[in-house]
Amino acid sequence: MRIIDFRSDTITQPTPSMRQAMAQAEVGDDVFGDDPTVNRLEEMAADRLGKEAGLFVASGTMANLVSLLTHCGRGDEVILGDQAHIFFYEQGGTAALGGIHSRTVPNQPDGRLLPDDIEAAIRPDNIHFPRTRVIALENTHNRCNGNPLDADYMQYVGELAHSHGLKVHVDGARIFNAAVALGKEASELVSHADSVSCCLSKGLAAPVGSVVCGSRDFIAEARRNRKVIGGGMRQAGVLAAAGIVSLTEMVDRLTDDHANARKLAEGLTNMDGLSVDPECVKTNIVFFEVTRGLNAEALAEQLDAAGVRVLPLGQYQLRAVTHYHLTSDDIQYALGVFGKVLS
Ligand code: TLP
Repeated sequence: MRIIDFRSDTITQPTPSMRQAMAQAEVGDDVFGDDPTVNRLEEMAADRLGKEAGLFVASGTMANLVSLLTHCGRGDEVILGDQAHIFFYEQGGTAALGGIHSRTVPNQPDGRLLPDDIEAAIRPDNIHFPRTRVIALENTHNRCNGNPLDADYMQYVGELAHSHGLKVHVDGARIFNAAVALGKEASELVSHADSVSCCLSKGLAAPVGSVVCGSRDFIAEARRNRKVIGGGMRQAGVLAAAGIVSLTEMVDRLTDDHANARKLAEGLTNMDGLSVDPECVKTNIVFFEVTRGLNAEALAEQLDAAGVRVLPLGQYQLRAVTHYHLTSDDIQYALGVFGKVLS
């Protein structure tokens, strides 16, 4: 049966040139700083994001954890959105492992945090309060339709944070999707961030890995924090080699994923029993809702049985993500399957 898998861009498999690069990678012990391929990836990512240094880590979750452990001590506070991946999907790891207190403010539908809300959440110096240390933004914002946050907004929050002596961390799991969608360099979007994580293993199709970027001092400290949570890898160049291909060959093609997501959303608007707003689809993530009959789980099961995989994310809400393995023809075919299942 033909399978169209929209569950996530994390399901992407390494490309042929990644497999070749992995097989031929020159490696060394990265905990000693000896892996030339990891070093090259870290430099390349830092360069793309306009930062002094980079750190290769196992996952997006580890990238965010290491970053916040580096910005905050125990009892310190991070201000972040109530829909943030860090808050929603990372097991409260910053609290569990770092003793970091989360102060949420509402994410707007487009993923922004309102500057007034941020400002109101910043703690004054008072013996009763935790100390606010960092503001975390997410770009693109996964749970907010994969929306990209523009450079002006990112800069505004950066300046706001710095004027209060705070740092900014950007969960840039899909920062290259944001850059491509906005027609900007990723470095422009994070020019005011003190740390940024980017994932190689989502739309960029590497099998494993994320990179945290920031100042040289920040990364030196982050390297210690990566080690203490067991993230010091050894001949990791076999993985970094694929990440280098991600950054050199896989960024520009994200426009195809965005066009496919838009096509999917437009097709779904014509389906009786679903609600979707294609105008909200700016990158590779499409949220839609079931409006009658089934709940999200039941629809996902029926679609799965017909070869189309999507993620149910609430009682009536589902998510479809486009990626490297899906063509425009796959979208057309999947829309046919949606039509059959819904009828
Ligand atoms: N997101 C995954 C799931 O966890 C929901 C997905 O399929 O979208 N930040 C953001 C914004 C993310 O979307 C994700 C993964 C992460 C961090 C964590 O990355 P990993 O899975 O590599 O730990």
